[in-house]
Amino acid sequence: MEMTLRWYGSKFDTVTLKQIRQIPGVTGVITTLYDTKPGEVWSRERIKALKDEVEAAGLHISGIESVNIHDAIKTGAPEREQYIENYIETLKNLGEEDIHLVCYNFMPVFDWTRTELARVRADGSTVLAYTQEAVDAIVPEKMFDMIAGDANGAILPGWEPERMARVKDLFEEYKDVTDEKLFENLKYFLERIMPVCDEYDINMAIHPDDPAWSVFGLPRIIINKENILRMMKMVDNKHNGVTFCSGSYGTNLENDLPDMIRALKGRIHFAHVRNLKFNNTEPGHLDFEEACHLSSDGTFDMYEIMKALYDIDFTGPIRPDHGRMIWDEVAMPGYGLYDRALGATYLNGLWEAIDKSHTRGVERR
Ligand code: DNO
Repeated sequence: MEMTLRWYGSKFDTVTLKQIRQIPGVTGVITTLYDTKPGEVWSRERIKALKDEVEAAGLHISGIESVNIHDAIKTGAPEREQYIENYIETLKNLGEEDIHLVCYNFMPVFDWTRTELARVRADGSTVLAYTQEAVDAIVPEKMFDMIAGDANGAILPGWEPERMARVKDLFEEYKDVTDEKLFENLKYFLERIMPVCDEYDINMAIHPDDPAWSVFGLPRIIINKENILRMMKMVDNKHNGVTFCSGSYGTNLENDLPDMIRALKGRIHFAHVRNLKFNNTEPGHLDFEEACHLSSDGTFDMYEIMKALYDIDFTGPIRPDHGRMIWDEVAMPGYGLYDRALGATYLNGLWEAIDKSHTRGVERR
């Protein structure tokens, strides 16, 4: 595996490439052209400029998160043809620049959903959190206003104001899209892009729906082992793969994370590793917050997650995921420097311990 950090580009991120380079063991960034809109072609020049900037800082681009999918592709509207052509063009340009990993999602309307961006914990740190009661009590149009105030001035991925201004229309566009239809539209999209992925060896890594269930009655399909295996089978190509995000699949406690990792051997191209702390698991009252990465601070056994990745010979990038806001840092919620650096160091420590106990055990035998 390679340890990486997500970076939004110098125009949008409070964290610098120099700071990322100084985190022990982090050698790559997961980045994007954050000001491009879903459906737009990424030019070769802009990709190259981004790559040059990252490389000048002594790092490299380990993958793109995200090249977003236009809603017409998800709903299966006639305009999807043009947007798929554009997506293919972007993949080609990325391939020409030697970039071989693309994370994307197929979530309708909203990307990830949280109800608080700055819940204060006992130690004074703040974290992203979700309560079912808050979701049940609000209409989708108000969701954006509810969380935007806590965003430290940042534009959150998937929650761009111009997109949120159209929330009502977007809901309308999805009104006939069932889970089955969404699967069909995803299949159609993947079949169209696989030839260019084969040509340039680009691994597509779908991000799970977060949380892993339907919100506001919208269809959601990338939520559990059964569905993700169905998706792997329906377009059975190694370039059709997964971003294994423990914090997203983990929102549903029925998802056995190490077991899912083992079942997806060979198809996990990218991993987001983080912990969650569940405060209430009663249906209708579910409440969780994004704890620090340490097993002891949350609900997941992080050792078992890293061990499962180790056991499947995972060689792709891992990034620590949302961090807490600590030490008075002001940054995009979840994406400050300090707690993600602690997360990367902890995950690297787990990996080293797993690796050494494995290889030394083998040597002793
Ligand atoms: C949240 C992220 C997601 C992810 C997209 C991938 O912080 O994990 O926004 O980047 O769903 O397209």
